[in-house]
This record gives sequence, structure tokens and C-alpha cells, in this order.
Amino acid sequence: LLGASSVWAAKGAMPELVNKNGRFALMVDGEPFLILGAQTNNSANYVAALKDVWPVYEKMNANTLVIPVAWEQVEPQEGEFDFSFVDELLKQSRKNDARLVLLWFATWKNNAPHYAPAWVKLDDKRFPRVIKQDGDTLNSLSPIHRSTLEADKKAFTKLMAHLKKVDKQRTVIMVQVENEVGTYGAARDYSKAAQKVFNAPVPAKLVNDLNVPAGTWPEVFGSDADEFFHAYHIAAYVNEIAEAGKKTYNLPLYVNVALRNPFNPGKPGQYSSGGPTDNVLDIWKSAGESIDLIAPDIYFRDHKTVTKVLDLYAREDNALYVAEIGNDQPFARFFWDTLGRNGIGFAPFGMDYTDYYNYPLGAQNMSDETIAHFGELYGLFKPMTKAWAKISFEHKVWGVSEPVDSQAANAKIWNAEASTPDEAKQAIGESYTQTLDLGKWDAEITYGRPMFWIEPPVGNNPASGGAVIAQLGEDEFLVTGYRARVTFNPSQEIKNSKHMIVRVEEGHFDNNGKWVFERVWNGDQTDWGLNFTSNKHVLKVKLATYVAG
Ligand code: N0T
Repeated sequence: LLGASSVWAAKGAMPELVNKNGRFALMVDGEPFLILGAQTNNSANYVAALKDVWPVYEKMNANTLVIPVAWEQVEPQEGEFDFSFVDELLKQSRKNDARLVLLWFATWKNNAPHYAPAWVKLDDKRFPRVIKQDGDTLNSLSPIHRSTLEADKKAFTKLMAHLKKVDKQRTVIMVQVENEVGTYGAARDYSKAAQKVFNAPVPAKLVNDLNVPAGTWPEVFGSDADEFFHAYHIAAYVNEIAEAGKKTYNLPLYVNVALRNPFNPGKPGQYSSGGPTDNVLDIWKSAGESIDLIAPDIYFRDHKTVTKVLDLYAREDNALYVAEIGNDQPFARFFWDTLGRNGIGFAPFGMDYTDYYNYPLGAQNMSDETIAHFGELYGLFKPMTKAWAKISFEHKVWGVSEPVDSQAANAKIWNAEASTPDEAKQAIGESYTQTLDLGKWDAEITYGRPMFWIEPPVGNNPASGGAVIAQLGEDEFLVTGYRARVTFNPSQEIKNSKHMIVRVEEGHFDNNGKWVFERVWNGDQTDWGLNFTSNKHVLKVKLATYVAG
């Protein structure tokens, strides 16, 4: 009875992002939660479109729908609010057993105010745009005007107040403020008004947080001043909206990023200048104290670039959430790398039947096969969402995916820098082998080999393997994966001891996160490493050293 009532009490608990000893958890119903997300296409934010959303959501085994709410639809006339879409969305989400992450498309939807109401978009005097160096006007609202900020803030606060009133169930677990903020075509606003601020002192808090000498923007930041100025002002703008929203209804709030290429970034303005790209994360952290996390939108297709991005955004001061990722086959396996970095969630973009395909960013169509690449991953984790999220919060975790990109899938696409066939052939074996340092033990993960014997790995076609490992005790690990062999080896420090696998249990977690034993793997199933196929297997592995008599 006590148990039941505490579960009941947790039902009303506010979702919350918590950080303990450098590890993160998104708390939902009072417990760590893992977002198995499905993001809709743009323009799915109308009741008529929802019937084309749920079928894909269901097939994917998702637990969270990620969907826009537009300023233009909630405040079509200034001061007149309409939340009928939100209300219907909440109703349908509860019926479909879905949690929601809402995307506030307002001042910026990728650079432009397209989703702002017409009364905003048409009033360039009251809501001024960014002015280029040559005096031309860009269709990107400037972050330095109070009038724009106040108008957006008022609408966002109304949305949060509405959620507070109608969502006692906490169906909405997180809200994204704006979408891929920043400006294309200029590093910053060069208007007279902006110029004045640019030549004034950099705010003291930023000077302090970045530990730089005081002065004006050009004095302090030199050739980075334009971009850093824009980043600071967008961050401060979004932060003020987030702060007001949280005061009204304290949900986790985040921003997403139109990334710059980490290896070949180009110039600000070629990428979305002022957005939280990897080079300005410290500015965003300083100015964005009410923003719970900064989440990458991943449309690079290759393993090297994607894992670099994950490393850049999984920080001690930033929980990793993959807010968007392409929905084509090569992207699915990066789910493993995300979980391995204590990620709180993952949301492929464009998962619906609204008949839009953002290829080459994502897939060319929404076939059952497109969905299945994500569905098999979510299907494995959905029954153990709670268990995994708790383990990830409390224990060390590792996650890897197949490192060699498939030639056929990627070769001719501009956002894929697949290694050449020659490079791949040269390093065969090595390229398909990853080694993880688990402390006392190492794990070797290999891809594309028979389950029996030592035939060298040649990769899967297409690249699709991956695995995660969590450390449950000094010599005890939880392991699962697809299309990969995981072998535990003694590390340097115990290499002179005798060692063995004591026991490998296959089992599953029940809905309360309790481990349920099924059988012991032994003999062929452990002699040649632990071989994961395309079927679901979750293992608990106990290792030991022993003293030879
Ligand atoms: C994304 C999506 C949607 C590697 C594109 C990505 C979504 C927005 N923008 O379908 O519009 O709302 O957040 C921009 C990617 C630029 C190219 C990346 C190259």
C-alpha cells in the first residue's frame, strides 16, 4: 500500500533535469527517464496532421513525441490567445501513452521569424531585423530589441501558464525555446542600435565567467567579437524568455543547435551565427542560466563527425540530448554512442506520414524499413527505460557504434564524409574493432563476423552495429547490443592474473526496473565473446580473477 501511494504521489512530480556527481537524469514521475523520441516534420502542428503522426510513433516504439507549437497559431492577433491545438495534442498524447516535448517556434525558427504571427513579421519598425554590414536587411530578427523580446516572452509565458493549468498529468516533460537560433548571412546585427552596444563594455558577468580582461566587444574578443556579441545577445534573449517561462511553470527548458562542422567550421554567417555552436558554448552557459541544456541537431552522416559532436555536447555542465538527428539508416546506430555518453534522449527528425522528406539530411521516404531502423533500438530499450535511465544516472556507461561508414549509403551525399573503400580495406580488422577501457577490464567490440571462432571482423552491410555497457560493480557489467561481438579482456593492471567469466545471465528488466533472470549463457555462447544479433538480448556479466593453486 505504501509503495502504491508513493508511486501515486510521484505521478504529479514536476519533470526535472538533475545533475549528481557529473551525471545527469531527466526525472519524470519522480524517476530517471529516457526519451525515446520521435520528432515530427515542421508544419505537423495542426490537429488535421496528427492522424499522420501517431501511426509512425507507434511503429517506432517511441515514448515521447516531439512537436512544434507556433507563436503564429497561439497568438494570431496580438493579445488573443488560442491553445486549442495544445489541448487536442495533450488529449491524443495521453490516449497514445506518449509524453511530449514541445518546440516553441517563435522569434527564430532557423534564423527567420517564419513562425511568428503576421503582426510581428510585418512590423519591421517595432520588431527590427538584423542589418548587414552593407546596410541591407536580413529576414532574421535582431536580438537586441526589448520590444521583440517582450512580445515573445509574453506569448511563451501564456503557453507555460496554460500547461500549468491543463497538464497536471505532466504529459509535457520538456520544452524547447525557439528553434536552431542564429543568423545566416551575417555574423551579427550591424544596425546603429547594435553598433552602440557593440562599442560598450562587455557585461561584467561574462567577463568574469570567461575570465577575460574587461573592455568593449572588439577590445575583448578581437576577430571573434562579431559572432560572440551575437551569441551573447541571442543567449540572453532566449534566457530571459526561459526564465519567465520557468517562473510560471517550472519545466526543463532547452535550446537546439544548427551545428557547425567541428572539423571544417567555415565562417559565422555561413553557419548559423550566434547559435550555441561548439565555439560559443561557454558564452551560452554564462548567459543562459535558465536553460537546462543545449542539444545538438545532427545531420552529419559519418561516424567520425557525429561522435565528435557528441563529445562536444556531452559536458560536465551539459546533459547530452540529441534533439534532432537524420532519420535515415546510417543515423540510427548513433543511439548507442548517445547512451554511452549518459544521454537523456534521442529524437530522429521527420517521423510521420505528413509527406515531407528532408533527404539528404534524412531518409528519402517514410517506409516501414525507415521506421524499423529506429524501432528495433527503441523496442529493445522501451521495456527497460526506467532501469537504463537509473543505471546511466548512477553508474559508468559506455556506448559505441560501428565505426566504418557504409559506402553505398553515403558515398555521394554531401553531408557524409565516408572513408574511401581503399582506406577501409587497408585497415580491415582494425577498423572494425573498438576497445573500451572499463577500469580493471577492457571490452573489445567487433562488427561483422560469424558467432563462432576468430574469423576477423569485416563490418555489417550497411553499418548498423552497436553496443552499450554499464558497470554495475567492480567486476559486473550490463551489456546489450545489435550486430556486434563484445569480448571482455583483462586490462594492463590485471594482465598477469588468471581470469575468467564467472557467469553470464540473460534476462530482462520488468516495468519497475527489476532484473528478471531467464537463462545462463555458457559454452559456445561465451567462448567466442558475446555475440549480439538482430534480436534482443540483455546480459549481466560477472568476471573474476583467481589465484592459481
Ligand atoms: C532542422 C530541420 C528542420 C550537415 C531540417 C537543420 C528542423 C530544423 N534544420 O529539416 O527544419 O526544424 O531544426 C539544418 C541543417 C543544415 C545542414 C546540415 C548539414
